[in-house]
Amino acid sequence: MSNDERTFVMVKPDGVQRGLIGEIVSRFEHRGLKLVGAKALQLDEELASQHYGEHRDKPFFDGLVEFITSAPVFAMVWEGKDATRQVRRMVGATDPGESAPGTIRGDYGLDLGRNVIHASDHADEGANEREIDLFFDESELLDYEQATDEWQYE
Ligand code: IDP
Ligand code: MG
Repeated sequence: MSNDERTFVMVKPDGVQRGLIGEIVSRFEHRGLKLVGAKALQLDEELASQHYGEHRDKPFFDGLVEFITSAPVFAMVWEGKDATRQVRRMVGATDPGESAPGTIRGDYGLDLGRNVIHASDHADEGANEREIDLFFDESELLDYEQATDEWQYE
């Protein structure tokens, strides 16, 4: 398993408004993941519809697009061993009411429509790379060594 798998993560408008960017970034940093890209932006309807394209036919789609475009988000790319799956484990179940305490949604959310964070689905093959490509230009992503790398990986 490579130590440089990349995954896409986004603090949603509720997380940004509630001042949770720092808390969320800290969790991934402390886990040992490496931040290789980050930016604040506000999604337009086109980007939001593309990002949530798999849910186009669901009854909650319009509300989801309206919400995700309503205020700024904070998009990131994190790198590390098994990153996509490990980040999803840290994020917790889709419904914060069912997310285990200790997960991001389980610690910071209560309502399915306000679940604080998006992360690429490890069960959806290639979702991480598709989402990174959708949100970031190659030139916005970093490739660097960290002095702690040898203390993070055997
Ligand atoms: P995920 O974010 O855990 O991957 P998905 O099933 O991909 O969950 O759904 C995408 C987003 O759509 C969820 O994070 C949530 O914001 C919203 N969502 C999912 N299911 C519902 C629902 O039944 N009602 C309202 N919103 C939903
Ligand atoms: Mg999903």
